[in-house]
Amino acid sequence: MIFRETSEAASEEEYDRRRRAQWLAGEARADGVARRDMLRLLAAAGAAVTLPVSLGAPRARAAAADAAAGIVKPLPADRFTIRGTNAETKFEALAETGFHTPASHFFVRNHTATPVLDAKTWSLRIWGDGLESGEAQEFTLADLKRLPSTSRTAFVECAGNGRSFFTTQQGRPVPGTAWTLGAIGNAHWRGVRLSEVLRRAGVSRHAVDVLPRGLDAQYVTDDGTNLGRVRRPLPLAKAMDDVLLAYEMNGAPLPADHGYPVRVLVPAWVGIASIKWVGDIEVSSTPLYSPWNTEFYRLFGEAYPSQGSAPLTHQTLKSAFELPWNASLRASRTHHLTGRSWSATGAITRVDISTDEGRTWRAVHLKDTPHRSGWTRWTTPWHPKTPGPATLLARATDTTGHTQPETTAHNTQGYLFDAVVRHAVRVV
Ligand SMILES: Nc1nc2c(c(=O)[nH]1)N[C@H]1C(S)=C(S)[C@@H](COP(=O)(O)O)O[C@H]1N2
Ligand SMILES: [Mo]
Repeated sequence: MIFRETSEAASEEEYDRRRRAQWLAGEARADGVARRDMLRLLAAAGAAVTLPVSLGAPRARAAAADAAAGIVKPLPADRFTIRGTNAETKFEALAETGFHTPASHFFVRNHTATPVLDAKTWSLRIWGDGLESGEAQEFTLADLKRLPSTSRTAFVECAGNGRSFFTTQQGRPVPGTAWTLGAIGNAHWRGVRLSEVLRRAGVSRHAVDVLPRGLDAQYVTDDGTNLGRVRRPLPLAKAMDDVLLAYEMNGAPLPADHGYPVRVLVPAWVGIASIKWVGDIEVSSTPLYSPWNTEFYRLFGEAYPSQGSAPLTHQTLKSAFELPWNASLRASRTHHLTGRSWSATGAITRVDISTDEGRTWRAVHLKDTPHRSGWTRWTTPWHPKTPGPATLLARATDTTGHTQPETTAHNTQGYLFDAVVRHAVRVV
């Protein structure tokens, strides 16, 4: 079971059902969402579906996105693997970092390219019919900094982190960025609560969804479809809970690649929720759809209903060794293996490793006291005797009692891989 039955997941499903019904009644908007994607979501609503006449903005054809990485910060080869417009952190490079991931090592996931924005002219526009006055409100960076600030540790992790293992371990290719395990970083963030800003903007009791949107370029898919600016609806209940408008990362202004001057930070949720370079937030009294909660970021496949799962919320459970793939380790020596495990729904309570293909397991030493935010670092000695190929397995358990499974149920876009990863090494 990869989509945890937390009460929050259940309520997201319930909310999504309502959202669909409202859309059918012409009471929800789906600007920029393809007709076939809405039809798929509505499959479960059964019966003959009559689509509203207008399906939002036309899907323009535009030039393909810049193929260059479009990332501003240096990406040294010992720290990052470039994957198209994205940069994956090499897990072995995290061994030289502590609990928090410095920006110099933090993965970057860009749909297009990092825009370099001027904080002096930047402002955040809060608008929509979910505001009491109906009038848009502007907040400059200085305005946001005058409001009470909140700091917290949280990781940002791509929903597709671990995607490549659907192909390499489970034999079923999936499209999308072929991340190994390095599409995660854990930072200390400071900013203002989104709830604080929404209250000041005069959020009304009729508001149901908020839609933060990035100032980066419009996203054009490989087949030439322009999906518009990166944006993903957030249910108001979540927006009013623990979401931050972050302007600092690890005690410094946000770096350009991570959303300068301000990004949304939705702790524990799939990375796409944490919109970078946020320029405006629509507050809506009718439910909203975007391609990022219809076509993307739901689970489709034989293990799921035909209309897909509810939009993804929490990340899942994972473990990684701080070792290169196919690392060479000397035989007849004691190696102190290190790694990290993390969960979005609880604290890590134990991690076991196996060096004999899963026949025997032993608990590792946890270096961090279990906590709910961020990962838990661990270490364990290993004394390999015979040269030859070997496989290292690490398997975490969290406070909800969930343990990493042997396989993850397939989903067509390769999200939320949570199975134990088989890390190949060579004993020499
Ligand atoms: N505006 C904007 N926000 C965005 C994205 C983007 O391309 N544009 N990518 C999202 C995705 S898919 C992820 S996983 C995280 C990555 O955050 P990072 O680049 O700071 O690591 O940002 C999210 N926010
Ligand atoms: Mo992502």
